[in-house]
Formats: sequence, C-alpha cells, structure tokens
Amino acid sequence: MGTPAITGSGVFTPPHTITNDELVAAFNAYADRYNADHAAAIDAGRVAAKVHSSSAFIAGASGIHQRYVMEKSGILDPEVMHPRLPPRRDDQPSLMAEMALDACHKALAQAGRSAREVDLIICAASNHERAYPAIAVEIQSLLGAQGFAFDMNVACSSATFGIKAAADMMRAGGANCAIVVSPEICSAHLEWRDRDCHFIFGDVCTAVMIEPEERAQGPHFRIHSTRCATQFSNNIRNNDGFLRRAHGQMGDRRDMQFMQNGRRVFKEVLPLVVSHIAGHLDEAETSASTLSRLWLHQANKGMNDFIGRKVLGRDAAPDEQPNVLQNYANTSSAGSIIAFSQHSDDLPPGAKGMICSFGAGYSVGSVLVERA
Ligand code: CO8
Repeated sequence: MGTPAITGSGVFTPPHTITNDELVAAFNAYADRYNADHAAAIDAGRVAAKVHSSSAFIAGASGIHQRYVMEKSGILDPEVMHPRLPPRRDDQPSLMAEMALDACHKALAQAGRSAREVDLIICAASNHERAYPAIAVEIQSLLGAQGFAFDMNVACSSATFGIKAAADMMRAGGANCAIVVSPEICSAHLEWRDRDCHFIFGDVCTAVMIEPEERAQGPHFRIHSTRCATQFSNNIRNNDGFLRRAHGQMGDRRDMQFMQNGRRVFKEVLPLVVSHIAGHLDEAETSASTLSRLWLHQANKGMNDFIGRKVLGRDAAPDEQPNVLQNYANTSSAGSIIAFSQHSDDLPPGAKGMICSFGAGYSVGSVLVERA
C-alpha cells in the first residue's frame, strides 16, 4: 500500500450563532435571578452569590468572539440555560449522524469520490449520542458506504488520533478509502450556568477523506507521519457515564458535564505540546523552519500564540498559524481540522504543515503533511 493522503475535507457549520454579548446578557440575567431567589441564604453567608460574566474578559482571556450551536433559544433562556434538542426516535437519524452527513458529502465532493467507494468510517468525537449501535455504523448506512465503521473518543484529540488510526490501517492494507468524521455537540455537555467556562465551546462537524496517494484525483496532502501521546490527568474531566444509574446518581451533579482546571491545563499542556511537536519533527528528520503552516487545536488564542512561538522560534504570522476560534470557539476535536480545511488551499506543492490537537486525557496528536 502507498502513502496515505488527505484528499478532501469538509466542515458542517450549525445554523445559529451566539455572540459574546448575547451569551453574557443571558448569563447575567440568570445570575441576577439566582441571586434574587437565594437572597436570604446569600445574606446569611450560606450560599455564594453569582458574579456577572463579561464579554471583554471572554475575548481577552480566550480570543473567542462568538460560537455556532445547533439550538440557541434554550441556551439564552435564563430559565433553561441548555440547548433544547428533542430526542430522536429510533427510526430517525441521530443528530450526530445528520451533522456528519453534511460534512462527509463536502469531503467526498472535494476528493471526487462517491460514498459507495468508502470502506472505512471512524466517528471520532468527544462524546457520542448513545452507547450503541455505533454512530459511525449509522453514518455508513445513511451514506451508503461499504466496509466497516466504528466510534472512538480521545476528547479534543479524537480527530488526529482517528487520522492516525485510518492512515496506519491504510499503510497495513486494511482500508482503501476512509473518512474520519467528528460531529461535536459541545453545547450539550457544557454547563452554561458556570461563569468560568460558559463561553468556551461551540458545535460543528468536520470530515477528512484519507486515501492512498496514488488514488488521489486532485490536489491533496501526503500524510508524512503521525504521532500520538497520552498522559493521565484529572484537570479536564466529565464523570457522566453508563454507571450513573447503578451508582444511584441521577440528579443534577456538576461533575456530569465538562469540568476543567483551566489555569493548570494552560500550564501543563503547553510544555507537553511543544516537546511533542519537537519530537515528531525530530523523528521525521524535518526542521521547524520548513513548516509553512501549523493547524493547532482551537482552545485558546494565547495558548496557540505561545506554541507557535516555541515551535518556530519567533512569533508566527497569522497566515502561518490560522485561528478559527474567534468564530467557532473551542469545538473540541474538530478545531484543528476546521483550521486545516479552511486554510490550506493556498499552499503550493511541496509545502509542509502540521495539524496538532491537545486536550483531555491529557492527549496530544500530530499529523505531518505535505502538499502534493
Ligand atoms: N467573566 C468575567 N470574569 C471571569 C470570567 C467571566 N466569564 N471567568 C473567570 N473570570 C475571572 C475569574 O474569576 C478570575 O478573577 P480573580 O483573579 O479575581 O479570581 C479572573 O477572571 C481570571 O480567571 P481564570 O484564572 O480562570 O482566567 P484565565 O486567564 O486562566 O482564563 C481560560 C481562563 C480561558 C479557561 C484559560 O485558563 C484557558 O483557556 N485554559 C486552557 C483551556 C483548555 O485548553 N482546555 C482544554 C479543554 S478542551 C478538551 O479537552 C475537550 C474536552 C471535551 C469537550 C467538552 C465539550 C463541552
């Protein structure tokens, strides 16, 4: 089998946006109601008053200006503060599969392939809508693809780990036409009532086509090499899971949604990522000075600026390290793939770049590519 290549990519962008100002207005209205409802307990010092959020803080601390979501009225209703996503019947497509179909069709069109040629689908995402049957198998059926499909989850690194899995299978002869698809409905596992993190996430779906290079029908990116690493940490965690009922814990517990110690994540993940990228480049006998582009995980602009500076040894120009989080916020595993999909067409043949994700686990995944 030949060298695997990325032959197409696609992004499904949800229909609704929430600006920082809209988000903060809803949060502050919720906080005011909460404080009024708990006034006696707050005055007696038994309950902490909720403090207002601020658009200026959000933009300054994260670089996020807005986010896309699948449903916005519930998130912005101070009485609700979560998206209203009605359950789907078993004979209806799941929400993740519906988002995935759009992104997959865009990736297939760019690669010049029909769905029937696909023989591997990996649905790589931070959370899956149900335990089984796999969302990936549903996507395979709805697309009319062949072969086999499975779900995987490495939180924010799901897509890069998925690309590694597909590329390795291709090198071993186990697949010939693969899609790694990442439907991320982050709005459903974010606690919108928590001021420390209510601004962080948005929804999206990305898809990446991977084929042996000799099958490519047009411009493509040769996958030179991939590198994955993990190191256990509790600093990004979500305790929701199938044992919840067995534990007798069905109530409204804060740890059943996204939780993070953002400051520690910031401090601990940066050195991990910088040394991971340096190690990958060493293994590939490639110098950072030959990289034309870094498509980094989209969690925080300050983090990305720092990583770019350490990797390149100087400040990265905006087109060398494109950010999309000002529009999309953190979309977990899909972030680096949105950046790749929307900011790669201009690269000339021979240009090299690196896709790199990092997040819960901790996990770091990198993909070194070359434009062909
Ligand atoms: N408005 C106004 N002020 C605020 C707000 C707010 N909304 N929030 C906090 N503040 C205040 C704080 O109270 C604090 O005040 P004081 O100094 O008086 O105590 C001050 O601002 C500073 O607060 P922080 O220390 O929290 O602020 P930071 O500058 O550290 O910024 C960030 C916070 C933006 C969260 C930053 O720490 C960060 O980006 N960290 C890294 C995050 C990261 O990379 N996480 C990866 C998670 S993604 C992942 O792995 C996928 C998980 C699966 C997906 C889940 C989907 C839901």
